[in-house]
Amino acid sequence: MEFVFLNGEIIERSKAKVDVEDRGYQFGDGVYEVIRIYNGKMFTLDEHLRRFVKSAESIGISIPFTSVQLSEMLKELLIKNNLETGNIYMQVTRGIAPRNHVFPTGNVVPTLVAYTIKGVRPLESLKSGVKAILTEDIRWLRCDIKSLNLLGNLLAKQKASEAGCFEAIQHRGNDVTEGSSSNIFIVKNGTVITHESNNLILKGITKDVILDLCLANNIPVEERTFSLTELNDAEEVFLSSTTSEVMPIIEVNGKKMGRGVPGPITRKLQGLFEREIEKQCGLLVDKLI
Ligand code: PSZ
Repeated sequence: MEFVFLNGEIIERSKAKVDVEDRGYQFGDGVYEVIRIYNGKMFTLDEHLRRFVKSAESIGISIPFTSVQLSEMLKELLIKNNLETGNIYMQVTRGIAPRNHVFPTGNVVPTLVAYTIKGVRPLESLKSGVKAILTEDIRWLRCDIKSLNLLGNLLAKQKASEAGCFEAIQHRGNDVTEGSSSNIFIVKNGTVITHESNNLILKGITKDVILDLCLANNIPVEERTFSLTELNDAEEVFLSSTTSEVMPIIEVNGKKMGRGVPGPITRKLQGLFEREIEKQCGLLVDKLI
């Protein structure tokens, strides 16, 4: 039996129902998080909870649980579902109210849902790297909020998929922003470069882990906007996300990046990232490096 977390209770998935006038369903009026599970343990849990609360606050949703309560409930959910490797998906919406663009007044309770998804590490892609396409970033100007509204991201990802690629690298004019569901990094003269965390991108938790690893291991980093030309000329390119970790990008729009194989700094960061996972979640059985 599979369990889900709904509004403070852990119940059977088949019994979990949300009203047709939930504002998440109608407007995408809510925010979410995806948390990676290794060895039954949550990786960078505190960072995800902090971002969840921050995203919710930025659209005026007050989560009706403390982070400690959320963390306890997620742990219980993992145990009940016997999840070893996979993800937790969690979302909160503004709640159920008669359809109206204006926020409901009165005591409308936010709808909070969490469930688990089994899933192994994408070892083959992590070893060989993936391909990407370029696409204009047509999203709104608050990409720092992990909003349920993902249409811009979905259209970009679908375009990548139809081109036989794993990811779409988005750009606003000449400036590279981020992937459809990832942050983008380039390596230039041995320096790791990635877009600064402002309103144009999501402040990825994986991105921040990678930046900390660079600092701790004397790998030079620059958090700044970089151009399509710099991407095109990069020695190495990689993306980062909760599920993709440090993923080499070996081809963009059909052109090989660097030597067309995962580069040495990307590989080094993959190793450091695995060590960080093991620090937080215990030894990995399916190691890359
Ligand atoms: O399962 C998946 O494919 C996932 S889990 C998380 C993501 C994809 N993507 C998160 C994300 C994103 O959606 C955008 C637009 N930018 C950056 C990221 C990376 O954020 P973190 O590292 O926090 O997952």
